[in-house]
Amino acid sequence: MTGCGGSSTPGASTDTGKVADDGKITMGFSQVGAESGWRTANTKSVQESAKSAGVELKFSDAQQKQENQIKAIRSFVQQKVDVIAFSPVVESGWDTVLKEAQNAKIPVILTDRAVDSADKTLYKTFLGSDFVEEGKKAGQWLVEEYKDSKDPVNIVELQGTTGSAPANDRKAGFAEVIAADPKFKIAASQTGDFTRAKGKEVMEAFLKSTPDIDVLYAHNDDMGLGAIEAIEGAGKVPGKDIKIITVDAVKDGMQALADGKISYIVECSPLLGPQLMDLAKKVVAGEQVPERVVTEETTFTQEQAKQALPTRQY
Ligand code: GZL
Repeated sequence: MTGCGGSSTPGASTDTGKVADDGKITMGFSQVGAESGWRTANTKSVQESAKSAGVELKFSDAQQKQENQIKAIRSFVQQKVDVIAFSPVVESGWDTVLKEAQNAKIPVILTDRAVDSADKTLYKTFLGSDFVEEGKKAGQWLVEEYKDSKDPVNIVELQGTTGSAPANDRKAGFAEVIAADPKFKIAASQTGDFTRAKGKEVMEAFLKSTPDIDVLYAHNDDMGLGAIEAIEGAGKVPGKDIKIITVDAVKDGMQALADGKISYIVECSPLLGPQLMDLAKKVVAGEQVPERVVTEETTFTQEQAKQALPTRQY
């Protein structure tokens, strides 16, 4: 029996030729790792949403290694799951394994991060934030913050994982906005791999090599929190001697913002689970889904962080 539009009726087939036996679908999910507070919240959202959606979840943690994600995707194909979802740790190098999933008629959903494959048929949809927009929001706050200043503004940047979509795009969006005024200079820019430990280590090096740092732009809260330890260790006051802009808005970052150690946070929501499960069911049932689903998110000043903290989910 081959369905063409398919339905979630038990026993129905879908256009991928899969039989959703009792309407329950099996998802293979390859997660980047457990590198940050954001990732922990994202994993929780995916796992809890699978449970409440009645989706059988096969979950794999790649420990931030692309080869582990490729292995996991191959294993999901061998297990003949109904759908594969993953957050690609880096943008490039996915075409071969995604072709294998396509040949096995297993639909793929990108969640959180994007791939740079030219062949858009390799995945059904990409659910996640607009990272360029996030970088622009960070830059716009800085331009506003220094609108009356004529002096040079020396910026150091802690980039996310090298080659990842959030690192590439948050860097590009930020640079595009601050290019409007030559007083803004990125004096040093290096990856902190989205972790606190690396963020602290690289900030310590910046403090030694770069005189007169005015601003730190960190691509996530965790690197910003690590940098705060380095800044305080150097006898400087974070949020005052060095203004700090970060991205994510996880609880620890929001607390540092409320305490005035971080100056501004651009939110990047990790709560993608419910939308992912909804998209997965539609894809398995052979229904049309949008090529791109952009997550809703905002920004936080110190005051707004104080308001939001008591009810913050993550
Ligand atoms: C963004 C996500 C990034 C977060 C980091 O969607 O991929 O990875 O900003 C996380 O905290 O490590």
